[in-house]
This record gives sequence, C-alpha cells and structure tokens, in this order.
Amino acid sequence: MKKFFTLIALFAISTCAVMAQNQILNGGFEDWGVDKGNTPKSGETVSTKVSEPRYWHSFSSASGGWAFMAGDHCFISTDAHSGKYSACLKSTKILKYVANGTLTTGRLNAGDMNATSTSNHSELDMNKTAKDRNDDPFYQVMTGRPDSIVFWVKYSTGAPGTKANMSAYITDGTYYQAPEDKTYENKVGWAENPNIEPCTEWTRISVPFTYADNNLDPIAILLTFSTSAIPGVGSDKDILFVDDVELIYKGDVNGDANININDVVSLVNIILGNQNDYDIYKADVNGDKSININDVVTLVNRILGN
Ligand SMILES: [Ca+2]
Ligand SMILES: [Ca+2]
Ligand SMILES: [Ca+2]
Repeated sequence: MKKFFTLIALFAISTCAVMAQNQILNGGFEDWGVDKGNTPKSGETVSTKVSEPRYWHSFSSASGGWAFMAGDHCFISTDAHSGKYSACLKSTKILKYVANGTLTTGRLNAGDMNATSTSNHSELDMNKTAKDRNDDPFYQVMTGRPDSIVFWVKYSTGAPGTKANMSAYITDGTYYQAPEDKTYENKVGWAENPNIEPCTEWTRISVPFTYADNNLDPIAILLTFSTSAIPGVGSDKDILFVDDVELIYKGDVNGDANININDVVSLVNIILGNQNDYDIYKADVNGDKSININDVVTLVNRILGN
C-alpha cells in the first residue's frame, strides 16, 4: 500500500512539473526570429549583418543614452557545435574604447561612454513591458533550480590574457543588473565563469550554481556572455562563439528539464542495459561517476523531497 501511495505522489509531482519553464529558450541558437534572413553567404561562416537570436539580446536592442554608439556585436554563424547555427560575438573599438561583444537573455543598457561604469550592464526586470523585434519580452522566465549550466564555446582574443565571461543569475523577477551597482537581495542563485580561455576547437564548459539561503522562488534568469570578463579590457579582435547552452538538472535522465517518475524509468532502463543513449552528467544523480541502483535511490528520494 505504501508503494502505491509513493507512485501516486510521483505522478502528482510529474503532472505539476509540466507547468514549469525550466530550460533556456533557444539555447542552441537555431531560431533567429525576424533576423532569419541574415544567414551567412556561401563561403562565410559568420553573417556580416547584425543579428539577434530569438529570446536573446545584444546592442542592437540596447537601451541607454549611448546605445546608438555601441555598434554591432552579435552575428549568426554557421560554425556550430550542433545544429546549423551558433551565436558569434565580436568586440569593437569605439574611439579609444574597446566595447565587448555581449549577448544576454535580459536587455543591455549602454548608459555611459566609460566602459567600467555600471550604467553599462545587462538587466532583467519583469515589470518592464518593452518587447523586442520578435515581440518577446527582454527576459526569460525560468522557475527551476538547476545544478549547473553547460555551454560550448570557441574563443580568440587579440590581447593575450583576456578571458571571456559567462554569468547567470536566477532571480525573483524584480529589477536586477549585472554588473551590480549596489547590493541586491533578489538573487535566488548564480553561476559565474569569468575565466574562459582562448580555444580553437569547440570546448564544453560546465559551471555549478550556488544558491542563496533565502526563501525566494526562482522566477527568471539573466544569462550573459561577453568577449571579455572585464568591461573595456581586451582588444577589438576578441571573438566568442557560443552554442548549446543548457541548464543541467542532475536526475533529469530523459533531458526534458523536469525531474519525475519518467526519469526513474529511464534510469532503470539504463542500468538494465535497455537504453544506451544518455547523458552521464544527468544520469549519475549522486555524482560518483558510475550509474547504478544508488542513483535510483537518490533520485527517488529527491523526487519525494526526502
Ligand atoms: Ca546550434
Ligand atoms: Ca526528466
Ligand atoms: Ca552514481
């Protein structure tokens, strides 16, 4: 009888989880919305026209008094890790200043000529009603608590020592900006990597999330990639390709960004040898680098909230 109620509980959790938005939208950069026509010509890997992938934003949709000066930084590329396309970010020089190539799920604000000013930032604010060219808001709803974020990059810089940057902040949906201009109490969790090294081959990077000890619910995510971790530092030859951005939930064995009874079924099938195609980062629930019955126990306990 106890087993029966356990199963009922698992199905109830599974039904609720369907309602949530737990993954990055267009993390594979295959959908370029109204910019679809800007695909590279034959022989090119990167479009020469400025583009914005759907649900992502660069300087062409930036707010702020200096947005008109920021130039073009984001382009559609056929140099993809998977699928047809990736996003290519390029830095530029404006007068004597280096402007980093930046792409965000929020909105960029170019508020100051001085690159180090926090008036230059990416921001997330679900109270703002502005829409982008695809009629989408300048934020992505994200209600999960992922264990880590994984993405693939190729990166080159004209100024040795420069590192590219990824930052992800899960918030309660109220105003937040990165870099911060004051202390914010509305962060639920964060993952940052300001040390992305140059690499000529597609390279997988995984960054764990840290969670704040507060009672806030995750509502939205501000995810930003930049050609340089330090504003205004770098060269006008820094190029960052990004593809296959994914939030990882340990235990999401079937990869649908929800953790429920279907994942237990998948995990059992993997252990029985009935399923050979799986992601070890998701299936190794207890993180000991092997997949066995202990992962099933950990996963069931996780689903039941034990
Ligand atoms: Ca892709
Ligand atoms: Ca799942
Ligand atoms: Ca394991």
